[in-house]
Amino acid sequence: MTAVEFYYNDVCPFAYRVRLALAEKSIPHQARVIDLRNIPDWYARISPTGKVPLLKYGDDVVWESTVINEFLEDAFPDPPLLPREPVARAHARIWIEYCNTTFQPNCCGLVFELDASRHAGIRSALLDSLRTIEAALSQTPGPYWLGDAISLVDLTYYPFFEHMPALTEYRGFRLPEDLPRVHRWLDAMQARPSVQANRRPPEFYIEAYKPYVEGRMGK
Ligand SMILES: N[C@@H](CCC(=O)N[C@@H](CS)C(=O)NCC(=O)O)C(=O)O
Repeated sequence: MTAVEFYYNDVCPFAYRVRLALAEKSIPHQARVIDLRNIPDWYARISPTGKVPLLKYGDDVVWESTVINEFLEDAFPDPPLLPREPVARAHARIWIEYCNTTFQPNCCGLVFELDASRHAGIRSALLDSLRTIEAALSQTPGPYWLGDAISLVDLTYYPFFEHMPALTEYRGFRLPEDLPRVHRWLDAMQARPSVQANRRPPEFYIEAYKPYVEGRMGK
């Protein structure tokens, strides 16, 4: 069997997506933590971007969280984390794309943006994206994004919700109560063994984001 090595950092929401996919598929692997404040030379040599996550599959490397998760889906198809039917599969990818292009930049932007005059605009864009997500989730009875089976779409979004206590602490942003389908989805995600095995408490994220909001990380 081809050896799988996974390089990650506990704070990284993108790496968390992959941790969840590895857990959901019960893929045997070796995991190694990369210190993002002091990226080792050996890692810089194997990683084309110098970022986490990265997956080593035998002698090959795969990077970019959503691509790694699709790779895992191709290489380890059981249990499936994407629908088989082509249109449903395309729609799943559209929502993954929406996370990467809209929801995630709003979510991370609110905490990483140090210019307070921009916060109101980002907060409003984040609320708009949450309402879009509520409408998307409401298309199925759930509890997951695509219905009764968990998929890569759920794993793509979940980490940013677990990080939200940092937005509450530093930007006063709370997940609105009037998003019933989002809350039901979140409850279902928090009950997954994959999440239970990997989740971190709110204080972990509050502490981890401190250097960023204090402008000590250059991001
Ligand atoms: N688009 C990438 C984003 C990965 C990313 O930004 N990782 C951050 C940690 S959350 C990182 O490794 N930063 C280190 C650096 O930029 O030097 C993905 O989805 O994998």
